[in-house]
Amino acid sequence: MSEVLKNVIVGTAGHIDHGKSALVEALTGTHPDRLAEEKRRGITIDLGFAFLEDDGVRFGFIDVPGHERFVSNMLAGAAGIDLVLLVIAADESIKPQTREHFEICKLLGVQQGVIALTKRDLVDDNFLALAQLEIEEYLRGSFMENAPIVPLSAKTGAGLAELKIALHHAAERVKGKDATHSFRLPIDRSFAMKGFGAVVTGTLISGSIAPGEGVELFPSGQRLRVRGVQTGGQNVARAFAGQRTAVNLAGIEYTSLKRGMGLAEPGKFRSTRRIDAQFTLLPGSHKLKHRDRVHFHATAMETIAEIFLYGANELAPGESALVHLRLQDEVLALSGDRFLARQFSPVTTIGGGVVLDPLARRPLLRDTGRPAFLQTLRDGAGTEILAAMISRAPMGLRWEEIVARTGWKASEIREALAPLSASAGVKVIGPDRPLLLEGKSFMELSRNILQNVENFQRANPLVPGIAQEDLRAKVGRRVRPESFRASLTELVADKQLEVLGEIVKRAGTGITLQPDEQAAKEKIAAAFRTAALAVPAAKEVLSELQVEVKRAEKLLHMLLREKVLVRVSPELIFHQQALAHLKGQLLAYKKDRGERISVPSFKDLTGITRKYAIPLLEYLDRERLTRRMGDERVIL
Ligand SMILES: Nc1nc2c(ncn2[C@@H]2O[C@H](COP(=O)(O)OP(=O)(O)O)[C@@H](O)[C@H]2O)c(=O)[nH]1
Ligand SMILES: [Mg+2]
Repeated sequence: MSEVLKNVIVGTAGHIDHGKSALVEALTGTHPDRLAEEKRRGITIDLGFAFLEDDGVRFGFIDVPGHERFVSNMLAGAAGIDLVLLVIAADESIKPQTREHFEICKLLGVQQGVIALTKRDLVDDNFLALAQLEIEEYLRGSFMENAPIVPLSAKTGAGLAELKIALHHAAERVKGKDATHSFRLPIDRSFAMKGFGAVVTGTLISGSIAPGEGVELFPSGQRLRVRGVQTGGQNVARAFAGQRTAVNLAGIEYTSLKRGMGLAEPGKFRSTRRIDAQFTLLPGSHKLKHRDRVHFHATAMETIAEIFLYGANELAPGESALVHLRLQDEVLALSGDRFLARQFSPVTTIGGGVVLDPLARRPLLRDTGRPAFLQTLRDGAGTEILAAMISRAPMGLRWEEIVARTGWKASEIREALAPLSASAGVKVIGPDRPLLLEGKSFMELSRNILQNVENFQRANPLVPGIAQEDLRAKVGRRVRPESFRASLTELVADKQLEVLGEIVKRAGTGITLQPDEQAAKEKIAAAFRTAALAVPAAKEVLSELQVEVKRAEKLLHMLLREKVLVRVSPELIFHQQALAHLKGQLLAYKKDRGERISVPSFKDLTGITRKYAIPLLEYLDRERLTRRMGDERVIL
């Protein structure tokens, strides 16, 4: 069972002709050069792959080209490696691409390594010892300071057994990739397989994938289905993080799949063109100026980036800074991803760094809090990072956005959130994938709502309260509907507000009518009640009252709001009792004479004129008590 083997991706690194490909062949039996041109010229141009299963470990070798012209190919494979096999020929020792590849490994954050001192058969003991000294000195202070240096010869086989032992020791210390995380596969090759269609390969950097599952292609966002999965040349039921993986995709031509694209769990992540990052300029390079452009490499992809320096005009060699990268193409990047920068001419690696915020906004001068925020992203623990993200999201931080920006698992988000929600520093709105709002913003919102209700009631003493819709508009657009609802619910639970249908009012408040107002209100209601369906015009009713017209109108509205009266058309108002009576009549009609009723029959039934009958029928249609069919109505 391949799942019980530890999967370790080993990347070769080193100068051209130092014996990387020969060594991979000597270890695995597979010569990694696959292209005809590579075979003809005897040099590695593109990435090569080979496997070795040995003593509980499955080593996936990525053999990289050493030639300086093919460093970008080297980088496409370098992203997923757990362990570097730094290949140095004993007769030449350290050369330019030994250095460049090693710098790249450092920038990519590779943690483990072994040095293969090849071509042992070409040098004497003294020469070998000198090379060894030089290498030790070169590696001092780096992550490979204590890495084993194994002299060997791919030609005679001497030292290969020792190298395997050293690889095993290093493999034990490899942390391994997280198979429980979201699926993500940067694509480093694509091709068509006869009878199967499009196939992509890559190092499965997190999660797992199985035939039948859906995936999202980045940066396009296309949804695709996985037809088959292979690791190490075998069909498997599921491939896991840390394995070299080939995925057969349905629904796409292989020609539209390219190195640098990626597959990921659908719907989780977003492509980006703007990234905030920590960037380190290598000691040997020229100083970097604000808005310099570089080749940008991350996972298997490559594009061009413009580098904005936060608060500085230039960066000195060997220094590190917070930067904003504006990318020429959309990419899938997650926080924590490593990237490399190469200058334009000559094309050499000048630095690299770590993505802090993959969904960064355009740098703005007034956004003075950004550097501090990025420092928190860089140095902070989960809870601090989440708190900082929430405080920079005045309208609330959506769960989906946390996932897209951090790549955290749901359990990680909950863990980071727990202390914040417990201390009321953060308001958690909604059950499943809640919206997170700063506690103080939520309190402000509640105050704002209360104030608006109060203001309204003060200005409109004869109105029982403000309509929810109007309140929503007063509170403003910068409040999300779910925040508004949550605050309202909480204010009701706290007995500060009452909600009556669509009306919101301060708890305990009611309209106290003056005796003359009360009498007038009753008179209005009575006028409509006694009129039944032969209702008077509202104007007439109001003009006969003791109170002046303005107050009388408010009383009428009050009755409408209380649903004692119902406005059927702009001119027609009925008492609700009359309408209830009419509904009863219609049901009786349906029972006796069938569900169809014509306008004349309706007039007969109700004894009203056509002038009233038509708006009333239209009202009944709207209320879904009747439905119009030609000239008739169907009673529902
Ligand atoms: N004598 C000797 N030659 C070697 C050894 N390893 C590789 N070579 C030769 O060195 C040349 C370059 O090897 P290759 O594996 O292509 O180097 P790469 O460019 O680092 O991949 C080839 O001709 C190999 O046969 C070794 O250990 N001893
Ligand atoms: Mg090679």
